[in-house]
Amino acid sequence: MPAIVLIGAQWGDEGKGKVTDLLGERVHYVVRYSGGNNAGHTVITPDGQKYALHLMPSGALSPNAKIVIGNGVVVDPKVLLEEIDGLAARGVDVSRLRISGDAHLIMPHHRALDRVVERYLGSARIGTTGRGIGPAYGDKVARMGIRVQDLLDPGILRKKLDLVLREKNQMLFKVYNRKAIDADAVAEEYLEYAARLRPYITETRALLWDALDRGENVLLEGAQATMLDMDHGTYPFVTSSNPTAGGACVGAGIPPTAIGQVIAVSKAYTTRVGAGPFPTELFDANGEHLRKVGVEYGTTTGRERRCGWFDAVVARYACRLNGVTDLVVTKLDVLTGLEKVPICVGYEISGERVDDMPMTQTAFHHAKPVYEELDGWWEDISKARSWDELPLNARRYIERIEQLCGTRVSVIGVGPGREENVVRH
Ligand code: 2SA
Ligand code: GDP
Ligand code: MG
Repeated sequence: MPAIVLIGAQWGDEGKGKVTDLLGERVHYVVRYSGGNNAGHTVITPDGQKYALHLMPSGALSPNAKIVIGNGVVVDPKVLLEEIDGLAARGVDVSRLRISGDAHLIMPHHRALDRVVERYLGSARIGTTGRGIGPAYGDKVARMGIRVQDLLDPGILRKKLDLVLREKNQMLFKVYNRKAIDADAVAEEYLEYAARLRPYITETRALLWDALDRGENVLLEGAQATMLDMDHGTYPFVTSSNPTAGGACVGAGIPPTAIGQVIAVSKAYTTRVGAGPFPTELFDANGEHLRKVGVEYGTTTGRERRCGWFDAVVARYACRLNGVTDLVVTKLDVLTGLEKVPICVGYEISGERVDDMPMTQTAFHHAKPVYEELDGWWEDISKARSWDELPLNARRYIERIEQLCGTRVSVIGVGPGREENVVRH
């Protein structure tokens, strides 16, 4: 069995955590390959326990899956240790975790800069999670990053810290009028983290290659989503990594030829948290319905998520870009009770009908959705477990999504619990 990539098809929070958890029983490794603790993945186990995971892969709740934080992730060691402790206190075996020595560290100056840069941008701000993600990836690309492996060598850690803080403190103080960060205090703090993280740090690439050679299943779990991808999303209103399927190879260190399946998760409607264009966004009672019934609040920051109808232009783009083999549509239950359920099938841009993502951001900003209205359903679908148990109009809705995306919908979410799905065979 080759590797499986699981990605978000929209702007995040599609329910990737739940789907990873669902697959966790059948895989040997679950690997995070991008992002950091900006992610918030919710998992509700069959005994009703709710977990919000940020850095730990969502496979953590499947007792037999080994869990890996790959080289493409940015790790805030304080947050990771809190998460490890929190899960251990709830009886989760965290000894299954392995962290790549090549993953980059989020440092205090990254968090400080994330906040001040957002303030500096004013109305042009991105609406980041404030976790230091952009500045940490920025230093990685600028070759000024500090890596997890540097925690194992106090001399190198100190040298790199001094070098980088010389520049960042100038910036914090002179450009943003903020206090300089004390290298001594940071070094001391990070060496304490180092002592605790040491047993988990290893060469994760080889672990995964060996697992694949043995025919084991490796699940590469995406964070954020296609439209937040730095290269393929709504730049600059994106995160600073590549959550798309292509990013999985780079962020986990496995070859493209190892990937045999790409699962995309999409909500039955759309949400976005943070700034940036969102053609199908609703500002009316329907938007309120989606937010209230769907409980659309950020899993990491608690921010209200913006809500809108399903956008088939975005979904089709995500399917082609990621080479999606299976689509999982979550939260179909949230649409229950609406008289009409519109699907955006194209855009009108400057008076012209467009069926695909436009080339420029400006055009996307001005895209007006063209809707097709489908009839809604009133029946409670949360107990449905097979296709035939779904009302006719709910089936028609899913079938229309399949047609518009050219991809089969193999699982439909009808509730937040692990078992609340319609699985199609
Ligand atoms: P950042 O912090 O630099 O990655 O922010 C850049 C943009 O990426 C968005 N982003 C997210 N969008 C949806 N969900 C995310 N995780 C949390 C959740 C978000 C939360 O699960 O709900 O709690 O607010 C996530 N992480 C980053 C972000 O909103 C910016 O638009
Ligand atoms: P992720 O970032 O993609 O893992 O998604 P989040 O965990 O941030 O947000 C998804 C939310 O939807 C969580 O609160 C899940 O418990 C919930 N959820 C997932 N699937 C379903 C579903 O099919 N129905 C309902 N009602 N909630 C769902
Ligand atoms: Mg989330």
